[in-house]
Amino acid sequence: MKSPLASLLLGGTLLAGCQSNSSHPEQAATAPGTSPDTAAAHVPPAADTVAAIGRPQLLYTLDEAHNTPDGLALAPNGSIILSVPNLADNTYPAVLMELTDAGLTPYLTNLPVEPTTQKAAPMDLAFGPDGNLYYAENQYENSKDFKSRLMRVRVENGKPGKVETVVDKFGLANAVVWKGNTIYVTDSQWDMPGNDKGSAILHFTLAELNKAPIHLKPKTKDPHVLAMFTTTVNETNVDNGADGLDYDSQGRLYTGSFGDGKLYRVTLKPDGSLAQQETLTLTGKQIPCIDGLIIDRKTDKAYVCNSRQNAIEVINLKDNSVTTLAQNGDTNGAGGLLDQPAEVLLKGNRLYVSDFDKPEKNFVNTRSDAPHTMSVIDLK
Ligand SMILES: [Ca+2]
Ligand SMILES: [Ca+2]
Ligand SMILES: [Ca+2]
Repeated sequence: MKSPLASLLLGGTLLAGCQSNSSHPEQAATAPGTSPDTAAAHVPPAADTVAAIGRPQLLYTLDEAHNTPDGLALAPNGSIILSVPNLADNTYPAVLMELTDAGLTPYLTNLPVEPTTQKAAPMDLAFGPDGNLYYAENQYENSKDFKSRLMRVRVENGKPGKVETVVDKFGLANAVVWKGNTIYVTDSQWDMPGNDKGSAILHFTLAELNKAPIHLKPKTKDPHVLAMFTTTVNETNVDNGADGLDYDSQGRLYTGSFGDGKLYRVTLKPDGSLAQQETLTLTGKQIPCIDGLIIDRKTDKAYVCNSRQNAIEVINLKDNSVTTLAQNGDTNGAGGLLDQPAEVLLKGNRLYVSDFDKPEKNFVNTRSDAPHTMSVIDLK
């Protein structure tokens, strides 16, 4: 971020809405790094908007046409791709954006809609070993009938091209991570006969994805199912399960449950099949809801979005202890305060956070409201 203010202005039409929004005149000046004391200078005055823990800062403000930022992926060229499923108001089409030193610009705006729902809904995304970009799609809010997909964006000479379906018939495809030539995908609604609180991690090899599209068999232990989980539904009434997904320095996978906050560790055999799945016992703090997460494999610390409590938690996977990196109360997100964080990306010493801002029952966040924001936290 050499010149964040210039970046904001270069954001052009995306940012026109916020710049003309007189009710939030401070936004244009709250980009990170505008002065050495940005954080201190731009903490909003109202007591209920002061961060209780940590110093999240405003990275970007998005307009109404980009109302629900979500997935984050690091591109081979160092830029960051952001998915915007617009689930809070999907009268606006879902798009992918690119964050570069030049600002936040459209990356792909013609995402193919699912034929029956007539919506696209990109969530988490990741570049594969083939250089193409893969994104999970969440059609669950449009249809409970297993309409979600795994999509591939063909990337040629660094530019996105054709988008194709590689796997369909997920319930709620959510997070993706590539490890070697295998992509792992969480399905937060992989229900089974007799278990409507089910979720799963599924896995696919690049070689499989390069054949004909794969059609999953809903409500079965499809051969692509690696591990299954059951959500314990609490006062939020949310039964979504496995959500954020990443792996540690030993190649063990971790996923967290959105509905009940359980953190699961999945260990693989050398042939990639399931060796063991465990529910970890965390100390220091119990996390009631886990959305996106990322693991720093240099330290084996997991950075976890606690969506329900407007917090980013750090779990030391060496001893399963939890500390809170940032947390604040109900907010509209102005100034970069956490507004229901959904996804995190670590790049260097910066933690990028997308503020999903689409509350469920009994969440700290009570309203989906402008400004629509992305936050950033500088890790020392
Ligand atoms: Ca269910
Ligand atoms: Ca907001
Ligand atoms: Ca809000």
